[in-house]
Formats: sequence, C-alpha cells, structure tokens
Amino acid sequence: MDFQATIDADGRIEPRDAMPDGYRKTLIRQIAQHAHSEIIGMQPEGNWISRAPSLRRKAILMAKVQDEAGHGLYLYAAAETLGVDRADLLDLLHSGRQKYSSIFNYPTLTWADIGAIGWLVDGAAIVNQVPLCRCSYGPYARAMVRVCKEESFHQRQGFEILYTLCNGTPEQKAMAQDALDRWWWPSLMMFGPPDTASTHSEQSMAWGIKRHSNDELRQRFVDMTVPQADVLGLRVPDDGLVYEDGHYRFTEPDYTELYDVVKGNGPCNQGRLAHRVKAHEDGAWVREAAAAYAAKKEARAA
Ligand code: FAQ
Repeated sequence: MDFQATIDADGRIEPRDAMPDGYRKTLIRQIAQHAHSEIIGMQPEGNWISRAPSLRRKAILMAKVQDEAGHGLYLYAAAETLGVDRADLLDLLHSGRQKYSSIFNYPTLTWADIGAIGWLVDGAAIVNQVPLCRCSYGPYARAMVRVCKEESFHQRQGFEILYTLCNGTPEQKAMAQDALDRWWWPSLMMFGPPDTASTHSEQSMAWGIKRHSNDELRQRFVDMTVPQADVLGLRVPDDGLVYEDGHYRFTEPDYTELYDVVKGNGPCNQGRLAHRVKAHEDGAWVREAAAAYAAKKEARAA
C-alpha cells in the first residue's frame, strides 16, 4: 500500500515504508522535541532528590527521574528509525536549534512543586500522549504505550504527595496551594499555542501524527483536573472557571508568556541548557568507554 492509502486506512507507517519528506521532517521535529523534553525534564525534579522529606519519597523520586531518562532513550531511538543520528539531535538541542517543552523552564521552589509536577505536568503529558499511542508512525506510537503507563504512575505519585500535604498542617496545605498557583498556567501552555495560531496542527492531524488539536487536549486536561483539585481541597487560580454543558470553561493562559519562554526567556532556560551541556561533556568518557568496549566485543566475535 502506498503512503496515502495507508494513512486513509488508518494503518501504520513503518521505517522502511516510503513517506513524504514533510512527514519525515515533522516526525523528526516532534519526536526530537519530545525526547529533549524528557531529558531536560529530569532537572526540575532531580533538584529535589537530595532534599526529599523521607527515604520512601527519595526512592520514588529517583525512580521517576530515571523513568524520564528511559523515555528520552525510547524517543531518541524512535527518531533514529527516521534516519537521523542521536548525537546530531543532541547537538541541535545544545546549540538551541531544537526546542524542548516550555514547562521545564520554571523553577521547583518547594517540595510541593514535586507533587504539582507529577499531578499537573505528568497529567498534561498523559492527556497529550495517550492519543499519540495511535500515531500513524509505528515506532513513535509503540514507544508511547510504555511511556503512558509510566506517566500514569508518575501522575498518581504527584497527586499523593499533594494529598498528603493537603491533609497535613495549614502551612503544608498553603505550600500545596502556592504550587498549584504557580504551575497551573504553565501546565495549560504545555499544549501549545491556541488552534488559531498553531502552525503544524492541521497537517499533522491530516497525517495522523496528532489526533486532536491543542485546544481540544487543553480542554480535556482542564475537565480532568478541576475535579481532582476539589478532592485535594485546592482552588484552581482562575476566576473565570465555570462548569457549563459538561465542560469547565476556563481563562486562556497568557500565550505571550509561552512564546517568550520558548524563545529562551523563561526563568530557567539558560540554567537548564548549561546544566545539560555540562552533563553531556562530563559524560564523554562514558560514551568513549562504551564505544571501545563494543568495538572490542565485535572484534572478538569476528
Ligand atoms: N513548549 O504548531 P504547533 C513530559 C512549538 S513531555 C515549547 O502547535 P505542534 C513528560 C512547536 O514545537 C512534554 N515549544 O506545534 C515529563 C512549534 O515550534 P517549531 C513534551 C512549543 O508540534 C513529565 C511551534 O511552537 N511533550 O512532559 C510548545 O503541532 C514530567 C508551533 O506549535 C511532547 O513533546 C511548548 N509547550 O504541537 C518529563 C509531546 N508548544 O517546531 C519530565 C509531543 C508548541 O515550528 C517530567 N509533542 N511549541 O519551531 C506534541 O504533541 C506537539 O509537538 C505539541 C505542539 C502539542 C507540543
């Protein structure tokens, strides 16, 4: 079957199938940005591993941060099936020529932020990524299945951190509310610009890469999250929130902030990238040792 017939039949495109250049390019862009987000996304939470309030919390947080590294690995591997090299993608990230999600340019000021990231950021990631399990490109769709299962666990652990804080002292509850106040709007921005300003959505949806528009997914996230805030006893910081016809109508986030953060002007952009580049350089000897070991093994087998 040719490309368009496979897309029309809602089938899967596999790495060796013929595909238009634009389809390949769009996938490389989106999968690379997604992979970069996973590994840069390790930093805000990694910041709290040494300060987690108990051994149990520390063990859970370490496992979560390691999961994010694993997601980066599946996604870089999925991108490589499209004929790009992981080292080149990392160069593009490090030189600022490829993007990563705006959300990871905000600081984690208190322990409640770790709960808010799990609950809201992983929650938003699930809403965005579950439909990607049905993406028309096979390797990306298959990578998403496992990623979504792990994100589900992450979302619950974040909610449980906040639930514990909300049922603790008044100071702990106030800390949880402050985290929600700061993370709510950036979480809404994760879904991208509004549909009227989204440059790629229409074509990506026609190709079956994206299954829903940015605004549809944002609405789904709000509908899912507001009742959860009620269970926590927290107030979503939006005076315009009303329940109407089965949906929560909400105030749109300030998209000028999204564009500004994406341009590199968020509170943590410079630090995140500098930390990432340093980690990469410090890890050069590990990559060299692994390559030397693999070469030796191959020579022995020959
Ligand atoms: N941040 O035309 P659209 C996670 C860019 S993973 C930065 O609407 P598209 C797990 C966009 O790239 C989070 N840039 O674009 C975790 C494009 O720029 P370009 C990452 C953004 O691709 C949890 C331009 O704006 N998830 O959280 C953002 O159709 C906790 C125009 O936008 C994914 O990457 C943004 N928020 O839709 C990890 C999911 N929004 O390339 C650690 C896969 C838009 O033309 C801890 N990606 N841009 O220069 C997607 O679903 C899509 O790429 C969207 C954007 C929905 C993000």
